[in-house]
Amino acid sequence: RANRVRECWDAGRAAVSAWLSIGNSYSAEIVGWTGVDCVVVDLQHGMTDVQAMIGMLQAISSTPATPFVRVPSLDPPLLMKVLDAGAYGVVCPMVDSAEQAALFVRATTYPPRGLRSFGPTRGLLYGGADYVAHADATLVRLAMIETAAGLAAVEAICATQGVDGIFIGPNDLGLALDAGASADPSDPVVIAAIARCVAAAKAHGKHVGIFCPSGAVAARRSAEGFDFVVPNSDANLLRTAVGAEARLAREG
Ligand code: 3PY
Ligand code: MG
Repeated sequence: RANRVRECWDAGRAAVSAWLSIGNSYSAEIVGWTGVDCVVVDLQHGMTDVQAMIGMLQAISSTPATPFVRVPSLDPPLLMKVLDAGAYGVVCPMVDSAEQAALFVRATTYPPRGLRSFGPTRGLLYGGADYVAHADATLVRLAMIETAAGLAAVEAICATQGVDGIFIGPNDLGLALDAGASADPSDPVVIAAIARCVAAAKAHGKHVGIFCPSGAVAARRSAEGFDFVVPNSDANLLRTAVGAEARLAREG
């Protein structure tokens, strides 16, 4: 099965991805039908576990969106399990060095180039009988840049073979640079850091994504050269929508 994120990139446009922190298959299914290219299940900060994630991936599989997972850490056995469960892309938080980026790639690539163990149980159902032959080239690997070490090594991380791109965590990056957490940073130091990441990705022919607080900010990021944008999470959007309607109900 084709990866819609790669199709977007091949067509020269940014992929728009949803982000799930609610651990529920029905809400995952709803989000998958909204027209997004991709849906990321967040195992790091989302209110979900691996068992709920499997139901969410099944639900996303019934929609046109491609399922991705953000893992909690650079944990090769968990990366392999998430791919076996049918994720077509993985986002790894807090990648600090080229060595870590290389381990991320090896853990998600079959031998002889990598060390991914064979057992794509649900991957075969989602991807089809030829899954194993195409998995290495089809899956998307995004290394998160959101620490001081990661920023210092961003050029080397982007140069790492097999890393498809980087994904900026603006909140953690802001904390790392002593500017506070913000999904749309205004601190010039953080703005310069983000520009450095974009330049590093472009210089190495890699993709670059970022978490955003809204569709408007995501559109601005696309115009800046980002090609994987996330216009906020399910939980934040639900809170905002319910709050806005409740205010209208009270105030008219
Ligand atoms: C961050 O902003 O730190 C993130 O990880 C975005 O999801
Ligand atoms: Mg983060």
